[in-house]
Amino acid sequence: MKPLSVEDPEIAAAIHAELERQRNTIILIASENYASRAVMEAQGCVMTNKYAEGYPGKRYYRGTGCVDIAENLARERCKKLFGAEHVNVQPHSGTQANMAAYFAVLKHGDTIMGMNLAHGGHLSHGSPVNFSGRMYKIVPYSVRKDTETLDYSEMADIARKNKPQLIVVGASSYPRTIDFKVVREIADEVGAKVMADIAHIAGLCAVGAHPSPVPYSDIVTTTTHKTLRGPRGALIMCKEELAPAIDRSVFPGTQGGPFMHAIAAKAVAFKEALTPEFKEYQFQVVRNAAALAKRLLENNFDLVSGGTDNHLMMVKMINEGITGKVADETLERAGITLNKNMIPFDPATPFVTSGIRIGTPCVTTRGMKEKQMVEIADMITTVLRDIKNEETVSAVRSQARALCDQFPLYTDLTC
Ligand code: DSN
Repeated sequence: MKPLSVEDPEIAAAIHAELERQRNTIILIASENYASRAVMEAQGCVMTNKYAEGYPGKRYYRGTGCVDIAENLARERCKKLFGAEHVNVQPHSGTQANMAAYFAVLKHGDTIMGMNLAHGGHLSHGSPVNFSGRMYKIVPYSVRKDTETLDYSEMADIARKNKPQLIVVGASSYPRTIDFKVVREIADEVGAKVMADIAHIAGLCAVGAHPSPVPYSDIVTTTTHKTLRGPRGALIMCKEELAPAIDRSVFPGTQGGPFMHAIAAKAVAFKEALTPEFKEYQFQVVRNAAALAKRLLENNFDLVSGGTDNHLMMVKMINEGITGKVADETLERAGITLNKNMIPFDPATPFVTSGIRIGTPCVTTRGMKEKQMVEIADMITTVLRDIKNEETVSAVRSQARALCDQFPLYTDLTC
């Protein structure tokens, strides 16, 4: 039982370097967060050793009493958090949760209506390079060209014309509030089921910082590591009548043994999410995004849809004369980590892009508030408006480091 640093110094060094990177840079990747020490302890625990195919009380292995406690707690806490009728906490990832959900309610070749990837949707909502686009007929919906917001009347027209079996609503780069009630009405008119993928906004939905899709959806999927601030993983919520189909679809349909250590960590995260502090955190995430967006607009950047209602914003680089790729590479050298992203009607390829995506979950977990968002917006502005000047990059890197030092992270961790 040697410590990692002795058993495998190369991996220990890589992990330590990653800890330092997370501590010393400003992370604005909208889909990332910092899990708590308790979540990471559970994620790294002995439950990783246990096979537990099946569900609590009905396993295919012996010795599952302790992991049953963890899975039952995860399910009950998650149900309470979202007001869901049924929860499956076993999906390993968001895409696997979506796959299990599709398999539960669709046949090969059925029609899914999902948001266009380039307009903010996700690969697993019907991209041709993903299993979803290969197994199902996909009818995409988009944002309006003038407002760059969801066009619910166009969605209704597409639904009437194509009669999808499933409407998928949810996004990975959409900065505005989604009206789940209207989507339900559209689905009811054409006899479709609704699946909301709230991977990005789950934390916001849990506390009322974004309207919840749970009352309006047959199925809700989410990852657990974004705004929800849990371990890497996912879950599926559904109405009681779909519970047997969803559970069968996860196991044995698309997964084998559940990751019981990850499920234990999900339970811890749901406990944290039920606290008043978590609620305040989510509202601060939204206030911080609003403050950052406001400052970028004051600095004459062009934002998709003109701003944000949630935890992220999309900044267009077209008027700046640079690509998303050059912007994110240069900002990383300046100690600010975010990602290039397609913007609606983007003329560039997905690897180059004409936009960047900025999110506030990580910086808010560090304790930063509106004042620091203004500083960060100004740092981004300084770099992007002087993109070829390495002295500017270096000066901002020092500024970013100083800001990180004011909001220390994981102070008790060594690895
Ligand atoms: N990769 C995630 C994101 O960054 O939004 C979505 O799966």
